[in-house]
Amino acid sequence: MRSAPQCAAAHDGPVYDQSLLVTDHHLQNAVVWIKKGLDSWVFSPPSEPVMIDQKGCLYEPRVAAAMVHQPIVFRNSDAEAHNVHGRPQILSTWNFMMSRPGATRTLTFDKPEVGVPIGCDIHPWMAGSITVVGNPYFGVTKADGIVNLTKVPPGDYVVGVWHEKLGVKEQPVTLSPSGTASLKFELGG
Ligand SMILES: [Cu+2]
Repeated sequence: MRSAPQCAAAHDGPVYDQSLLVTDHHLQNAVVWIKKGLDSWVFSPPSEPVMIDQKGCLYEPRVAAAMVHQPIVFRNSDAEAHNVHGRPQILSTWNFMMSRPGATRTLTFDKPEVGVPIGCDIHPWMAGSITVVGNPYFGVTKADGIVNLTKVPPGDYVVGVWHEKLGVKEQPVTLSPSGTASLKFELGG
């Protein structure tokens, strides 16, 4: 970040790599979602957008998830220009500039895809991801490593987890009517 003094000036101290954040064995920024078992259901996307800010030349949040057709709003809070370059495998690639502070741009996606990398070609340390899910049952872990999926209809499911450094895992789960189920995932070593 030294190469861009205006970016560094937005931070009080050194800026550390945030690609792997673990606190007491709890993994942050892991995406959890229902991967299989909901094919016969149709869900409306939330009208509330998912916000991805560019602040201090970092993505906030670094790891985001949205439902298919849910608006994803990219915002540039910096005086620096950024471009938002998405590199999906399934969805269409995008790349646009955001030059003015306060500028926003909204994207929506019509198909799911897990862990689409996003980056800025001007500031190569800027890395993030967006996961697009076909149902409303997903979340991203905070420091406690937990995601709660609520109001899931009873049924047999496969739950997936994705992390940018530690890859993917999945587990089956059966949810009884009015029941709860908990799953524990272990990623890495
Ligand atoms: Cu940038």
